Amino acid sequence: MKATARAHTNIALIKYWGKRNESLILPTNSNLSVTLDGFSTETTVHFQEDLKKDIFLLNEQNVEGNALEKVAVFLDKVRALSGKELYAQIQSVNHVPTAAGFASSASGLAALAAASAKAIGISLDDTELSKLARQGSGSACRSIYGGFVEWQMGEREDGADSFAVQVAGKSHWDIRIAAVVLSKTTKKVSSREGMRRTVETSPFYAGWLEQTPKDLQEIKQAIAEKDFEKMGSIAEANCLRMHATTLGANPPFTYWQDTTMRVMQTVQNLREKGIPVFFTIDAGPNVKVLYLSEDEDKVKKRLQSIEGVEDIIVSKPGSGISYL
Ligand code: 2P0
Repeated sequence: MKATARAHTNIALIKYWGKRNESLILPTNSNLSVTLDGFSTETTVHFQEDLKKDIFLLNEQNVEGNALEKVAVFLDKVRALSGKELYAQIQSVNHVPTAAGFASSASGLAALAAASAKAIGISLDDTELSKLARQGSGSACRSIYGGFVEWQMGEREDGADSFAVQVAGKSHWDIRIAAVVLSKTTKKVSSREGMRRTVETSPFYAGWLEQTPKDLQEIKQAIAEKDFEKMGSIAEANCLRMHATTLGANPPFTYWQDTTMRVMQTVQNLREKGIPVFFTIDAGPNVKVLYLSEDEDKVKKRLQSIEGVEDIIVSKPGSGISYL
């Protein structure tokens, strides 16, 4: 009744931005990410007869409140699937510096899904595991796989056709993804609230829905052909379009800060000098920068010199779920 799994986090190149079903976590558009080798979560789930409730330890600290509630609600789904009414002790270690602005929910919920299913004795293939992880956090369904991963939105009301598939393995393309860590960050609007408000109120959201399927088709072709300029420019444009929708929301909001814009401008300046480098930004102020390994020194040096940048953490495409 005990199992340990490791999952890596991922960064979306075509964003998941909006739900068509809040409780099953079904997206309004298909999307695509790269799994990152630099950031992971290891989770051990131990179901025990004598527990009266779930216990959650994150980085060896006991967790209560909303974070415990999210884990317990997720384990209720696993208990329902297995037919076993057992509570668990969950121990998670996050190798995701929260300051890097990576949603640890992707690696966290993917590792929790894999470890809890195995511990309670239900055998799921990767597709079923992806659907289960999705119900914990949307982006977690992509972290089941390594390399380049598409979350196919599906059409069904029950979510049976909404899961991730691998588009290309991690060894397909040796690109680099640098997380640019800002020294001061504030995030007032969670991604859950941000996407909900945007779907409900932003007149720009219709444009997002119209363009994103085209971006997805084209970026899949760019990945297959290893066309870095094409991949990067589509990812950057898709990111800017997602962030544009937030400015049209009511009340309007943005995740960007002054340093966010300095990093974006630096990336664009490097590109004007002939270095193929692109950025993407999630629901927070930190920027992720895409480049090729031969440009590492130049790109890192330039990013490190920006006022307000604290650290640069470099990843390569990483692997999917593993059991320890
Ligand atoms: C993504 N984000 O594709 C997008 C881009 C943020 C911006 O997935 O509500 O933690 O748990 O399904 O997966 C962050 O949202 O949200 C996210 P829920 P999640 O990576």
